[in-house]
Amino acid sequence: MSCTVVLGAQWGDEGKGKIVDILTEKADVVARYSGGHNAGHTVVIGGVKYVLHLIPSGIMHGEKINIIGNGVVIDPKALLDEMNDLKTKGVTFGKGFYISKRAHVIFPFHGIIDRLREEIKGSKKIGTTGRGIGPTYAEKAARNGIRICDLFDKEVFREKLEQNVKEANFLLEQKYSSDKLDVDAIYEEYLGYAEQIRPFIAETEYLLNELYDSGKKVMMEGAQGSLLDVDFGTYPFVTSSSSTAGGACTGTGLSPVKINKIVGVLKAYTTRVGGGPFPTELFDEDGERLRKVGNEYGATTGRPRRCGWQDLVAVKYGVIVNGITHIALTKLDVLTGMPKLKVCVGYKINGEVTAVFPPEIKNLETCEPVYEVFDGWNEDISKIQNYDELPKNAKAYLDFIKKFLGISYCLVSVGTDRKETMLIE
Ligand code: 2SA
Ligand code: GDP
Ligand code: MG
Repeated sequence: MSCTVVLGAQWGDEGKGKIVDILTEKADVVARYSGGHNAGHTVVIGGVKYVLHLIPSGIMHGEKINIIGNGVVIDPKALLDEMNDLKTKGVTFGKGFYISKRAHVIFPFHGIIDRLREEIKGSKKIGTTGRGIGPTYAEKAARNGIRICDLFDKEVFREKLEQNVKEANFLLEQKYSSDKLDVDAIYEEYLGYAEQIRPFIAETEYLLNELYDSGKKVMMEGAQGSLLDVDFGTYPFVTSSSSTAGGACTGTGLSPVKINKIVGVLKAYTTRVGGGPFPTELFDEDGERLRKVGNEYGATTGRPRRCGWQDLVAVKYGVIVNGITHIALTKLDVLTGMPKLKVCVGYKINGEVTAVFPPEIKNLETCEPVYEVFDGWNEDISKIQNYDELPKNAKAYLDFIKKFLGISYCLVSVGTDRKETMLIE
Protein backbone atom coordinates (compact mmCIF):
# COMPACT_ATOMS: atom_id res chain seq x y z
CA MET A 1 0.00 0.00 0.00
CA SER A 2 1.37 3.41 -0.82
CA CYS A 3 0.34 6.97 -1.42
CA THR A 4 2.53 9.58 -3.07
CA VAL A 5 1.66 13.26 -3.24
CA VAL A 6 3.08 15.24 -6.15
CA LEU A 7 2.99 19.00 -5.68
CA GLY A 8 4.61 22.18 -6.93
CA ALA A 9 7.49 23.37 -4.75
CA GLN A 10 7.42 26.97 -6.04
CA TRP A 11 4.77 29.24 -7.58
CA GLY A 12 3.39 26.61 -9.94
CA ASP A 13 4.30 25.49 -13.48
CA GLU A 14 7.24 23.45 -12.25
CA GLY A 15 6.29 20.63 -14.62
CA LYS A 16 3.85 18.70 -12.39
CA GLY A 17 1.96 17.39 -15.42
CA LYS A 18 5.06 15.76 -16.87
CA ILE A 19 6.11 14.29 -13.52
CA VAL A 20 2.65 12.93 -12.64
CA ASP A 21 2.43 11.32 -16.08
CA ILE A 22 5.82 9.62 -15.59
CA LEU A 23 5.12 8.49 -12.03
CA THR A 24 1.70 7.16 -13.06
CA GLU A 25 3.61 4.30 -14.69
CA LYS A 26 4.09 2.90 -11.17
CA ALA A 27 0.70 3.93 -9.75
CA ASP A 28 -2.80 2.49 -10.05
CA VAL A 29 -4.82 5.55 -9.15
CA VAL A 30 -4.28 9.30 -9.70
CA ALA A 31 -6.42 11.80 -7.80
CA ARG A 32 -6.35 15.56 -8.40
CA TYR A 33 -6.94 17.31 -5.08
CA SER A 34 -7.05 21.09 -5.52
CA GLY A 35 -7.65 24.04 -7.82
CA GLY A 36 -9.75 24.12 -10.94
CA HIS A 37 -9.36 24.98 -14.59
CA ASN A 38 -6.95 27.76 -13.62
CA ALA A 39 -4.32 25.01 -13.70
CA GLY A 40 -2.48 24.04 -16.86
CA HIS A 41 -0.52 20.79 -16.60
CA THR A 42 1.45 19.88 -19.70
CA VAL A 43 2.28 16.34 -20.77
CA VAL A 44 4.30 15.65 -23.94
CA ILE A 45 4.35 12.14 -25.34
CA GLY A 46 6.19 11.41 -28.57
CA GLY A 47 5.99 15.04 -29.62
CA VAL A 48 2.23 15.32 -28.96
CA LYS A 49 1.33 17.92 -26.36
CA TYR A 50 -1.63 17.55 -24.00
CA VAL A 51 -2.58 20.35 -21.61
CA LEU A 52 -4.68 19.17 -18.67
CA HIS A 53 -6.67 21.68 -16.64
CA LEU A 54 -9.10 19.67 -14.50
CA ILE A 55 -8.42 16.10 -15.50
CA PRO A 56 -5.61 14.28 -13.65
CA SER A 57 -2.36 14.00 -15.57
CA GLY A 58 -2.55 10.21 -15.26
CA ILE A 59 -5.30 10.08 -17.88
CA MET A 60 -2.89 9.26 -20.71
CA HIS A 61 -2.37 5.83 -19.13
CA GLY A 62 -5.66 4.37 -20.31
CA GLU A 63 -5.84 1.49 -17.85
CA LYS A 64 -5.36 3.53 -14.65
CA ILE A 65 -8.02 5.06 -12.42
CA ASN A 66 -8.28 8.86 -12.47
CA ILE A 67 -10.28 10.81 -9.91
CA ILE A 68 -11.22 14.47 -9.58
CA GLY A 69 -11.39 14.92 -5.83
CA ASN A 70 -13.75 16.93 -3.64
CA GLY A 71 -11.13 19.68 -3.18
CA VAL A 72 -11.32 20.64 -6.85
CA VAL A 73 -13.73 23.31 -8.09
CA ILE A 74 -15.36 22.27 -11.35
CA ASP A 75 -16.67 24.36 -14.19
CA PRO A 76 -18.68 21.63 -15.96
CA LYS A 77 -18.45 23.34 -19.33
CA ALA A 78 -14.66 23.59 -19.05
CA LEU A 79 -14.54 19.93 -17.97
CA LEU A 80 -16.64 18.75 -20.92
CA ASP A 81 -14.62 20.86 -23.36
CA GLU A 82 -11.41 19.40 -21.96
CA MET A 83 -12.76 15.85 -22.23
CA ASN A 84 -13.83 16.46 -25.83
CA ASP A 85 -10.47 17.93 -26.72
CA LEU A 86 -8.67 14.93 -25.23
CA LYS A 87 -11.03 12.53 -27.01
CA THR A 88 -9.99 14.04 -30.36
CA LYS A 89 -6.42 13.11 -29.38
CA GLY A 90 -7.38 9.52 -28.68
CA VAL A 91 -7.82 9.67 -24.89
CA THR A 92 -10.77 7.62 -23.64
CA PHE A 93 -12.97 8.15 -20.59
CA GLY A 94 -14.21 4.75 -19.65
CA LYS A 95 -14.92 3.09 -16.35
CA GLY A 96 -11.80 4.41 -14.65
CA PHE A 97 -12.70 8.10 -14.57
CA TYR A 98 -14.53 9.50 -11.54
CA ILE A 99 -15.67 12.90 -10.30
CA SER A 100 -16.40 13.55 -6.63
CA LYS A 101 -20.01 14.37 -5.82
CA ARG A 102 -18.65 16.64 -3.10
CA ALA A 103 -16.66 18.89 -5.45
CA HIS A 104 -17.97 22.44 -5.75
CA VAL A 105 -19.32 23.85 -9.01
CA ILE A 106 -18.14 27.02 -10.75
CA PHE A 107 -20.92 29.11 -12.31
CA PRO A 108 -20.62 31.96 -14.83
CA PHE A 109 -21.19 34.57 -12.10
CA HIS A 110 -18.09 33.36 -10.25
CA GLY A 111 -15.97 34.32 -13.24
CA ILE A 112 -17.71 37.68 -13.54
CA ILE A 113 -17.14 38.44 -9.84
CA ASP A 114 -13.52 37.26 -10.06
CA ARG A 115 -12.76 39.61 -12.96
CA LEU A 116 -14.72 42.48 -11.41
CA ARG A 117 -12.83 42.19 -8.11
CA GLU A 118 -9.57 42.33 -10.02
CA GLU A 119 -10.71 45.44 -11.87
CA ILE A 120 -11.61 47.13 -8.60
CA LYS A 121 -8.22 46.26 -7.08
CA GLY A 122 -6.47 48.07 -9.95
CA SER A 123 -2.70 48.08 -9.49
CA LYS A 124 -3.05 45.84 -6.41
CA LYS A 125 -4.74 43.08 -8.38
CA ILE A 126 -3.77 39.46 -7.74
CA GLY A 127 -3.46 38.60 -11.41
CA THR A 128 -5.95 35.75 -11.25
CA THR A 129 -6.72 33.58 -14.24
CA GLY A 130 -10.25 35.05 -14.22
CA ARG A 131 -11.75 31.56 -14.08
CA GLY A 132 -13.94 32.18 -11.03
CA ILE A 133 -11.75 30.13 -8.70
CA GLY A 134 -11.63 32.59 -5.75
CA PRO A 135 -15.37 33.35 -5.64
CA THR A 136 -16.23 29.62 -5.83
CA TYR A 137 -13.98 28.68 -2.90
CA ALA A 138 -15.31 31.74 -1.05
CA GLU A 139 -18.90 30.45 -1.50
CA LYS A 140 -17.76 27.05 -0.29
CA ALA A 141 -16.30 28.54 2.91
CA ALA A 142 -19.38 30.73 3.35
CA ARG A 143 -21.51 27.56 3.07
CA ASN A 144 -23.36 28.86 0.03
CA GLY A 145 -21.66 26.62 -2.49
CA ILE A 146 -23.38 24.30 -4.94
CA ARG A 147 -21.82 20.85 -5.15
CA ILE A 148 -21.82 18.33 -7.97
CA CYS A 149 -24.37 16.19 -6.08
CA ASP A 150 -26.76 19.17 -5.92
CA LEU A 151 -27.00 19.27 -9.72
CA PHE A 152 -28.80 15.91 -9.59
CA ASP A 153 -31.61 17.04 -7.30
CA LYS A 154 -33.61 19.56 -9.31
CA GLU A 155 -35.40 21.02 -6.30
CA VAL A 156 -32.27 21.49 -4.21
CA PHE A 157 -30.34 22.83 -7.19
CA ARG A 158 -33.06 25.34 -8.11
CA GLU A 159 -33.33 26.63 -4.54
CA LYS A 160 -29.58 27.03 -4.10
CA LEU A 161 -29.10 28.57 -7.51
CA GLU A 162 -31.85 31.12 -6.91
CA GLN A 163 -30.14 32.15 -3.67
CA ASN A 164 -26.73 32.34 -5.34
CA VAL A 165 -27.97 34.33 -8.31
CA LYS A 166 -29.86 36.70 -6.02
CA GLU A 167 -26.65 37.43 -4.15
CA ALA A 168 -24.59 37.65 -7.31
CA ASN A 169 -27.05 40.08 -8.87
CA PHE A 170 -26.92 42.19 -5.72
CA LEU A 171 -23.10 42.24 -5.87
CA LEU A 172 -23.04 43.02 -9.56
CA GLU A 173 -25.84 45.57 -9.50
CA GLN A 174 -23.60 48.60 -9.82
CA LYS A 175 -21.75 47.26 -12.78
CA TYR A 176 -24.29 45.30 -14.72
CA SER A 177 -27.62 46.80 -13.66
CA SER A 178 -29.10 46.45 -17.13
CA ASP A 179 -27.87 42.91 -17.62
CA LYS A 180 -29.00 40.77 -14.67
CA LEU A 181 -28.14 37.11 -14.40
CA ASP A 182 -30.96 34.85 -15.51
CA VAL A 183 -31.69 31.93 -13.14
CA ASP A 184 -33.73 29.98 -15.69
CA ALA A 185 -31.02 30.06 -18.33
CA ILE A 186 -28.27 28.99 -15.91
CA TYR A 187 -30.52 26.29 -14.41
CA GLU A 188 -31.26 24.71 -17.80
CA GLU A 189 -27.67 25.02 -18.98
CA TYR A 190 -26.28 23.28 -15.89
CA LEU A 191 -28.92 20.53 -15.90
CA GLY A 192 -27.67 19.75 -19.40
CA TYR A 193 -24.06 19.52 -18.16
CA ALA A 194 -25.16 17.33 -15.26
CA GLU A 195 -26.59 14.74 -17.66
CA GLN A 196 -23.31 14.63 -19.54
CA ILE A 197 -21.18 14.08 -16.45
CA ARG A 198 -23.65 11.69 -14.77
CA PRO A 199 -21.76 8.52 -15.85
CA PHE A 200 -18.64 9.66 -14.00
CA ILE A 201 -19.89 10.95 -10.66
CA ALA A 202 -19.16 8.88 -7.58
CA GLU A 203 -18.57 8.95 -3.87
CA THR A 204 -14.87 9.08 -4.58
CA GLU A 205 -14.01 9.40 -0.89
CA TYR A 206 -15.14 5.78 -0.31
CA LEU A 207 -13.75 4.63 -3.64
CA LEU A 208 -10.27 6.04 -3.04
CA ASN A 209 -10.00 4.56 0.45
CA GLU A 210 -11.25 1.18 -0.79
CA LEU A 211 -8.69 1.23 -3.60
CA TYR A 212 -5.92 2.12 -1.14
CA ASP A 213 -7.01 -0.53 1.36
CA SER A 214 -7.06 -3.17 -1.35
CA GLY A 215 -3.38 -2.51 -2.04
CA LYS A 216 -3.59 -0.13 -4.97
CA LYS A 217 -0.85 2.47 -5.34
CA VAL A 218 -2.33 5.93 -5.07
CA MET A 219 -0.91 9.20 -6.34
CA MET A 220 -2.28 12.62 -5.48
CA GLU A 221 -1.77 15.49 -7.92
CA GLY A 222 -1.65 19.04 -6.62
CA ALA A 223 -2.25 22.14 -8.69
CA GLN A 224 -0.47 25.53 -8.61
CA GLY A 225 2.38 25.50 -6.06
CA SER A 226 3.27 25.60 -2.41
CA LEU A 227 3.80 29.37 -2.47
CA LEU A 228 0.31 29.90 -3.93
CA ASP A 229 -1.38 27.99 -1.09
CA VAL A 230 -4.12 30.03 0.59
CA ASP A 231 -2.55 29.49 4.04
CA PHE A 232 1.17 29.14 3.39
CA GLY A 233 1.66 31.13 0.20
CA THR A 234 2.39 34.80 -0.37
CA TYR A 235 -1.08 35.82 0.81
CA PRO A 236 -3.06 37.61 -0.60
CA PHE A 237 -1.17 36.88 -3.84
CA VAL A 238 -2.21 33.24 -3.78
CA THR A 239 -4.88 31.01 -5.21
CA SER A 240 -7.85 30.07 -3.02
CA SER A 241 -7.15 26.39 -2.39
CA SER A 242 -4.79 24.26 -0.33
CA SER A 243 -2.12 23.39 -2.85
CA THR A 244 0.22 22.07 -0.14
CA ALA A 245 0.37 18.46 1.05
CA GLY A 246 -2.42 18.89 3.61
CA GLY A 247 -4.76 19.66 0.73
CA ALA A 248 -4.19 16.14 -0.58
CA CYS A 249 -6.16 14.84 2.41
CA THR A 250 -8.87 17.49 2.64
CA GLY A 251 -9.19 17.43 -1.15
CA THR A 252 -9.68 13.67 -1.54
CA GLY A 253 -10.75 12.13 1.77
CA LEU A 254 -7.67 9.93 2.15
CA SER A 255 -6.21 10.00 5.65
CA PRO A 256 -2.83 11.71 6.30
CA VAL A 257 -1.46 8.52 7.89
CA LYS A 258 -1.71 6.82 4.50
CA ILE A 259 0.69 9.19 2.73
CA ASN A 260 4.25 7.87 2.66
CA LYS A 261 6.00 9.94 -0.02
CA ILE A 262 5.81 13.60 -0.96
CA VAL A 263 7.44 14.63 -4.21
CA GLY A 264 8.12 18.34 -4.62
CA VAL A 265 8.42 19.27 -8.27
CA LEU A 266 11.14 21.90 -8.47
CA LYS A 267 12.04 23.94 -11.52
CA ALA A 268 15.79 24.53 -11.91
CA TYR A 269 15.06 28.28 -11.69
CA THR A 270 11.97 30.20 -10.54
CA THR A 271 8.87 31.51 -12.31
CA ARG A 272 5.66 33.12 -11.19
CA VAL A 273 2.63 34.29 -13.15
CA GLY A 274 0.31 36.97 -11.82
CA GLY A 275 1.04 39.59 -9.16
CA GLY A 276 2.84 39.33 -5.85
CA PRO A 277 6.34 39.39 -4.44
CA PHE A 278 9.15 37.52 -6.15
CA PRO A 279 12.52 38.27 -4.46
CA THR A 280 14.78 36.70 -7.11
CA GLU A 281 12.91 38.06 -10.14
CA LEU A 282 15.10 39.12 -13.05
CA PHE A 283 14.35 42.16 -15.18
CA ASP A 284 17.38 41.78 -17.41
CA GLU A 285 18.63 39.67 -20.32
CA ASP A 286 18.97 36.59 -18.13
CA GLY A 287 15.26 36.79 -17.26
CA GLU A 288 14.34 37.26 -20.92
CA ARG A 289 16.49 34.28 -21.82
CA LEU A 290 14.84 32.03 -19.24
CA ARG A 291 11.40 33.01 -20.55
CA LYS A 292 12.40 32.40 -24.16
CA VAL A 293 14.36 29.17 -23.76
CA GLY A 294 12.02 27.81 -21.08
CA ASN A 295 8.95 28.83 -23.11
CA GLU A 296 7.57 30.41 -19.97
CA TYR A 297 4.01 31.32 -20.94
CA GLY A 298 0.84 30.40 -19.04
CA ALA A 299 -0.51 27.00 -20.06
CA THR A 300 -4.07 28.24 -19.46
CA THR A 301 -4.02 31.97 -20.25
CA GLY A 302 -0.84 32.32 -22.35
CA ARG A 303 0.42 35.11 -20.07
CA PRO A 304 4.20 35.61 -20.00
CA ARG A 305 5.62 34.21 -16.77
CA ARG A 306 7.96 36.26 -14.62
CA CYS A 307 11.36 34.56 -14.39
CA GLY A 308 14.18 34.61 -11.84
CA TRP A 309 16.96 32.71 -10.10
CA GLN A 310 16.42 29.68 -7.93
CA ASP A 311 15.20 30.77 -4.48
CA LEU A 312 16.14 28.19 -1.87
CA VAL A 313 14.80 30.29 1.03
CA ALA A 314 11.33 29.98 -0.48
CA VAL A 315 11.76 26.33 -1.44
CA LYS A 316 13.15 25.29 1.96
CA TYR A 317 10.07 26.81 3.59
CA GLY A 318 7.96 24.71 1.23
CA VAL A 319 9.97 21.61 2.12
CA ILE A 320 9.10 22.22 5.76
CA VAL A 321 5.38 22.94 5.45
CA ASN A 322 4.83 20.08 2.99
CA GLY A 323 7.24 17.54 4.46
CA ILE A 324 8.69 17.00 0.98
CA THR A 325 10.63 13.72 0.92
CA HIS A 326 11.93 13.79 -2.67
CA ILE A 327 12.64 16.39 -5.33
CA ALA A 328 11.72 15.95 -8.99
CA LEU A 329 13.92 18.57 -10.61
CA THR A 330 12.76 19.92 -13.97
CA LYS A 331 13.98 22.14 -16.80
CA LEU A 332 17.69 21.75 -16.07
CA ASP A 333 18.24 21.90 -19.85
CA VAL A 334 16.94 25.49 -19.90
CA LEU A 335 20.01 26.62 -17.93
CA THR A 336 22.47 25.20 -20.49
CA GLY A 337 24.56 27.98 -21.98
CA MET A 338 24.18 30.45 -19.14
CA PRO A 339 27.69 31.49 -18.05
CA LYS A 340 26.81 32.04 -14.37
CA LEU A 341 23.93 30.78 -12.27
CA LYS A 342 22.73 32.30 -9.03
CA VAL A 343 20.98 30.59 -6.15
CA CYS A 344 19.39 32.58 -3.34
CA VAL A 345 20.33 31.29 0.11
CA GLY A 346 19.21 34.17 2.32
CA TYR A 347 17.16 37.37 2.41
CA LYS A 348 18.58 40.61 3.76
CA ILE A 349 15.70 42.32 5.55
CA ASN A 350 16.26 45.64 7.31
CA GLY A 351 20.02 45.02 7.28
CA GLU A 352 19.83 41.48 8.69
CA VAL A 353 20.27 38.26 6.77
CA THR A 354 17.72 35.54 7.41
CA ALA A 355 16.90 32.14 5.90
CA VAL A 356 13.30 32.43 7.08
CA PHE A 357 10.61 33.05 4.47
CA PRO A 358 8.62 35.94 5.98
CA PRO A 359 4.83 36.22 6.03
CA GLU A 360 4.90 40.00 5.53
CA ILE A 361 4.46 40.95 1.88
CA LYS A 362 6.40 44.17 2.49
CA ASN A 363 9.45 42.20 3.67
CA LEU A 364 9.25 39.93 0.64
CA GLU A 365 8.97 42.95 -1.65
CA THR A 366 11.89 44.82 -0.17
CA CYS A 367 14.26 42.04 0.85
CA GLU A 368 17.61 41.75 -0.88
CA PRO A 369 18.48 38.22 -1.98
CA VAL A 370 21.83 36.83 -0.88
CA TYR A 371 23.27 34.69 -3.66
CA GLU A 372 25.71 31.84 -4.15
CA VAL A 373 27.13 31.97 -7.68
CA PHE A 374 27.86 28.89 -9.81
CA ASP A 375 29.61 28.38 -13.12
CA GLY A 376 27.31 27.22 -15.89
CA TRP A 377 27.83 24.55 -18.58
CA ASN A 378 27.53 24.48 -22.35
CA GLU A 379 27.17 20.77 -23.09
CA ASP A 380 23.82 19.60 -24.51
CA ILE A 381 22.28 17.62 -21.65
CA SER A 382 18.94 16.85 -23.25
CA LYS A 383 19.85 13.27 -24.23
CA ILE A 384 21.51 12.32 -20.95
CA GLN A 385 19.76 9.43 -19.19
CA ASN A 386 22.13 8.97 -16.28
CA TYR A 387 22.74 11.49 -13.50
CA ASP A 388 26.46 10.67 -13.33
CA GLU A 389 26.92 11.69 -16.96
CA LEU A 390 25.79 15.27 -16.35
CA PRO A 391 28.48 17.95 -16.77
CA LYS A 392 30.52 18.62 -13.64
CA ASN A 393 29.07 22.13 -13.23
CA ALA A 394 25.49 20.89 -13.59
CA LYS A 395 26.13 18.30 -10.88
CA ALA A 396 27.70 20.94 -8.63
CA TYR A 397 24.56 23.08 -9.05
CA LEU A 398 22.24 20.16 -8.30
CA ASP A 399 24.32 18.91 -5.39
CA PHE A 400 24.22 22.32 -3.76
CA ILE A 401 20.43 22.46 -3.99
CA LYS A 402 20.12 18.94 -2.62
CA LYS A 403 22.40 19.67 0.35
CA PHE A 404 20.69 22.96 1.15
CA LEU A 405 17.26 21.33 1.17
CA GLY A 406 18.44 18.15 2.86
CA ILE A 407 16.51 15.81 0.56
CA SER A 408 17.40 13.80 -2.51
CA TYR A 409 16.23 13.70 -6.11
CA CYS A 410 13.87 11.04 -7.38
CA LEU A 411 14.28 12.29 -10.92
CA VAL A 412 15.82 15.01 -13.05
CA SER A 413 14.06 16.22 -16.18
CA VAL A 414 15.96 17.65 -19.16
CA GLY A 415 13.25 18.17 -21.76
CA THR A 416 9.50 18.30 -22.27
CA ASP A 417 9.06 14.72 -23.43
CA ARG A 418 8.39 11.73 -21.21
CA LYS A 419 11.63 10.14 -22.28
CA GLU A 420 13.81 13.17 -21.50
CA THR A 421 14.00 12.17 -17.88
CA MET A 422 16.56 10.60 -15.55
CA LEU A 423 14.92 8.38 -12.96
CA ILE A 424 17.04 8.26 -9.83
CA GLU A 425 15.13 6.16 -7.33
P1 2SA B 1 -6.63 32.16 -9.45
O1 2SA B 1 -7.09 32.21 -10.87
O2 2SA B 1 -7.58 32.81 -8.50
O3 2SA B 1 -6.22 30.79 -9.00
O4 2SA B 1 -5.30 33.08 -9.42
C1 2SA B 1 -4.66 33.39 -8.19
C2 2SA B 1 -3.15 33.33 -8.33
O5 2SA B 1 -2.76 31.98 -8.64
C3 2SA B 1 -2.00 31.99 -9.81
N1 2SA B 1 -2.25 30.79 -10.61
C4 2SA B 1 -1.31 30.14 -11.30
N2 2SA B 1 0.03 30.26 -11.27
C5 2SA B 1 0.71 29.46 -12.10
N3 2SA B 1 0.12 28.60 -13.00
C6 2SA B 1 -1.22 28.49 -13.04
N4 2SA B 1 -1.82 27.84 -14.06
C7 2SA B 1 -1.64 28.34 -15.45
C8 2SA B 1 -0.40 27.74 -16.07
C9 2SA B 1 -1.60 29.87 -15.40
C10 2SA B 1 -1.83 30.62 -16.70
O6 2SA B 1 -0.25 26.53 -15.96
O7 2SA B 1 0.42 28.43 -16.68
O8 2SA B 1 -2.03 30.05 -17.75
O9 2SA B 1 -1.81 31.87 -16.62
C11 2SA B 1 -1.99 29.22 -12.12
N5 2SA B 1 -3.31 29.28 -11.85
C12 2SA B 1 -3.46 30.24 -10.91
C13 2SA B 1 -2.46 33.22 -10.57
O10 2SA B 1 -1.53 33.62 -11.57
C14 2SA B 1 -2.61 34.21 -9.46
O11 2SA B 1 -1.36 34.70 -9.10
P1 GDP C 1 2.65 22.40 -14.34
O1 GDP C 1 1.53 23.36 -14.18
O2 GDP C 1 3.50 22.28 -13.13
O3 GDP C 1 2.21 21.06 -14.85
O4 GDP C 1 3.61 22.99 -15.48
P2 GDP C 1 3.18 23.64 -16.88
O5 GDP C 1 2.73 22.59 -17.80
O6 GDP C 1 2.27 24.80 -16.65
O7 GDP C 1 4.56 24.26 -17.33
C1 GDP C 1 5.71 23.48 -17.44
C2 GDP C 1 6.25 23.62 -18.87
O8 GDP C 1 7.58 23.15 -18.93
C3 GDP C 1 5.48 22.82 -19.89
O9 GDP C 1 5.48 23.50 -21.10
C4 GDP C 1 6.28 21.52 -19.99
O10 GDP C 1 6.11 20.87 -21.25
C5 GDP C 1 7.68 22.05 -19.83
N1 GDP C 1 8.64 21.13 -19.21
C6 GDP C 1 8.47 20.22 -18.20
N2 GDP C 1 9.64 19.65 -17.88
C7 GDP C 1 10.58 20.19 -18.70
C8 GDP C 1 12.00 20.03 -18.82
O11 GDP C 1 12.65 19.28 -18.10
N3 GDP C 1 12.62 20.80 -19.78
C9 GDP C 1 11.96 21.66 -20.59
N4 GDP C 1 12.65 22.36 -21.47
N5 GDP C 1 10.62 21.85 -20.47
C10 GDP C 1 9.96 21.13 -19.54
MG1 MG D 1 0.84 25.07 -15.09
